[in-house]
Amino acid sequence: ANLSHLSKALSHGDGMPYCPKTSPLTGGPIHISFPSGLTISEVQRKNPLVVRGGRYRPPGCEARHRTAIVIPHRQREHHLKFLLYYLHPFLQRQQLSYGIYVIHQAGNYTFNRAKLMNVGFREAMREEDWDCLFFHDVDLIPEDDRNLYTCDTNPKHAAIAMDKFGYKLPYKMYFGGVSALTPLHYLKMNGFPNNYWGWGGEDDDIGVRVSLAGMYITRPSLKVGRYKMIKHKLDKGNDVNPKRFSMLAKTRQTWKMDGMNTVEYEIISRQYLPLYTNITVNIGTEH
Ligand code: UDH
Repeated sequence: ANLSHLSKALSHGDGMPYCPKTSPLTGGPIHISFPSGLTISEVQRKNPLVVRGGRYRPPGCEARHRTAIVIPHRQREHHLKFLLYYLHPFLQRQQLSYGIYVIHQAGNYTFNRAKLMNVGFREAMREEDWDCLFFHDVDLIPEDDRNLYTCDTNPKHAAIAMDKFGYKLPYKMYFGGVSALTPLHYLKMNGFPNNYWGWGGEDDDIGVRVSLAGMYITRPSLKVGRYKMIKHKLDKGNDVNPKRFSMLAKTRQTWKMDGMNTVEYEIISRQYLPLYTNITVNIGTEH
């Protein structure tokens, strides 16, 4: 009787035991290089357990965490290939149940990173009851697999030590690159702003929203929150947003009126590709 009690506590649903609290598969620092000639089919071949739409569950145990990765994207296929090459095995070593969503902005109008994240949140949650969402730039490769892609009790900023900033935080309130929020955190802060078109400011707005919504930013240690950025120039269609400072000064007045409660868009296509779900979306233009 005692034994059956125990096995019930350890197992879930289809009878598999939960994965251990600490994965035995993580190995610490990862050497990152960008092999020329790497193809997406090579990445596919290296990840045989990833199924349609870029979904994965650990084979021998029931995952303790279900994480969706949301990647804002346009014209960075080259970066995406490298990110997938490193991220799939990284997440598998953490024994997570996960899915990867690439949110592709349609058309040539000015890029809007934060609005694409709002689209990603809604579209990912529509498909599955994820308990954590990682909002992830396409050009940042995590360098240590002890940087857990799970959520904390407060919003977490994961990309705290990037090579381009000398492996430290550039400033105290920085919240850019890679961040992790539960659906509850996300809704509590009314998601991300929809009206930052072009480069800059939106990540600071998001950081301010966290505290305006009564939460605070948690961080991994500098030792594990390390990322390599794939070098690139500012993209076409993503010019520096000259309004970013005046907008940021008003976040306190605007956060409740602009965000998840007002996001409007039109899905153009949803493709369940072998390594990720691609959602192409028309997010409109600045009015
Ligand atoms: N992104 C795209 N396509 C674009 C623009 C942005 O996919 O055309 C996405 C991508 O996920 C990227 C993220 O939005 O990682 C952030 O955009 P960014 O990489 O332009 O911003 P970041 O601040 O880099 O990381 C600015 C680099 C400017 C280079 C200046 C050279 N010193």
